[in-house]
Amino acid sequence: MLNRLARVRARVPLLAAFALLASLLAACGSTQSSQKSGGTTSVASGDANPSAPLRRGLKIAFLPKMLNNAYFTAADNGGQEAAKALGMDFKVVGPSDVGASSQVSYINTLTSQRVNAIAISASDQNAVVPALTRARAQGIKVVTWDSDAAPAGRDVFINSTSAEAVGRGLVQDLGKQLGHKGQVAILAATPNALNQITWVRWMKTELSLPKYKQMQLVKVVYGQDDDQQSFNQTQGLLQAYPNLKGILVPTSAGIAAAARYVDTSKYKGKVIVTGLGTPDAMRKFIKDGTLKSFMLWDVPKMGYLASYAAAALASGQISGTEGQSFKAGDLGERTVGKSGEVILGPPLMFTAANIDKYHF
Ligand code: RAM
Repeated sequence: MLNRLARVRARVPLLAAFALLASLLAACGSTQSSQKSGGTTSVASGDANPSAPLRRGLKIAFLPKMLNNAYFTAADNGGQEAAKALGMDFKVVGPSDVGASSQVSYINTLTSQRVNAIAISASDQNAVVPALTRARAQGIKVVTWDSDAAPAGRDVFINSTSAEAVGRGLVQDLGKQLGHKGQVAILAATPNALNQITWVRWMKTELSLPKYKQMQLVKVVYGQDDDQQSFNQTQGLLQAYPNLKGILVPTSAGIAAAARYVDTSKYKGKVIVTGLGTPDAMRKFIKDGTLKSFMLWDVPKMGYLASYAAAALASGQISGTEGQSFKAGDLGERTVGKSGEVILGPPLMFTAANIDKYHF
C-alpha cells in the first residue's frame, strides 16, 4: 500500500482538478480550519520527550464509527500498515451502526484489555467522552481521526482536511454545475458526528453568500451512513421537492446510495449530486455520467497518520500540545496544531480525468 500511497502523492501536484481546491483554499485564507466542538478546549498536557525511543510491542485498537463500510475499512487498512511498520499489535473493533452511543461498550472493553492506544472516529462528539476519559485515566492514549470527540476525550485529532474547504468546496462545485440557480438539499450521515455537523455548517455559510441568492437550501436529511436509509432519503427528497436541482452528500455511504438512485431514475442528467465518496464506490457513476465530480482525501493515509500519532503518544514523544512534532513514516514529520489537531492535507477533487489513479 505504501507504494500506492507514494504514487498517489507524486501525482497530486499534477492534477488540474486541484486548481479548484487551491483557489478555494486561498479564498478561505487558511487551510487550518478545523472541526470545532462546543466544549472548552483542554488539549493534553504534560511532559513529552521528542527523543524518547519508540516503544515496541504497543497495542493499538482502531474503533471506526462502524464496521463494513468501505471508507472506514480503507482507514483501518492504512492504520494497520503503519502499525506493522511500528511493530505494534493492531486490531479493529466497532459497531455495525453509527448510533450516538454505539461505540461506548467497545471503549470500555478496550480499557479493561489495557490496550496502549485507541484510535477512534467518533460517531458522537460527546457520548464517547466519559468512556474515553476513563481510558485516559488508566494511561491509554486516545487519537481521534475523521470525526473528532470533544477535546476533553482525546490527546490528538487527525483531521482529514480543512472542514472549511470541504463545506465551501462542495457548494462551489454544485453552484458551478447549476449556474448558481435552483433548489438544493443536503443528505448528511448523522446529526451527531462532529465532521458532519461542521461540514454542513460550512455549506450553509457558503450558501449565504450573495452569489447563491438563487440557490435555495430546502432541506437537510440524514441517512445514518446506511445504504438503504440513504437511498430512501434520496427518493423522498426528489418526491417531496419536484424542482430539486442538486443534492450535497458529505458521506461516502450516502453519496453512493444517492448516485445509485439517480442513475436509474428519471432524474439522471437533471439532478446534480456531489459530495464525499470513495473512488472505488463512485467510479461507475463518474464513468456513466451520473456524477461529474466528488471530493475526498487519501483515506488510508489518514489511518496511517493516526497510528503514527498513537505510537508517538504512547512512547512519550508527544503529549498533544501545540508545536510538538513526531515522525509519521512516509508522511514525514508532522506537527501538532491548535487544540491537538494534525491535518492530513488538502482535499482531493475526483473527476473522470483522475479517478482511475485512485484505488480505495
Ligand atoms: C461517512 C462517514 C465519515 C465521513 C465519510 C466521508 O462514511 O460519516 O465520517 O468522513 O463518510
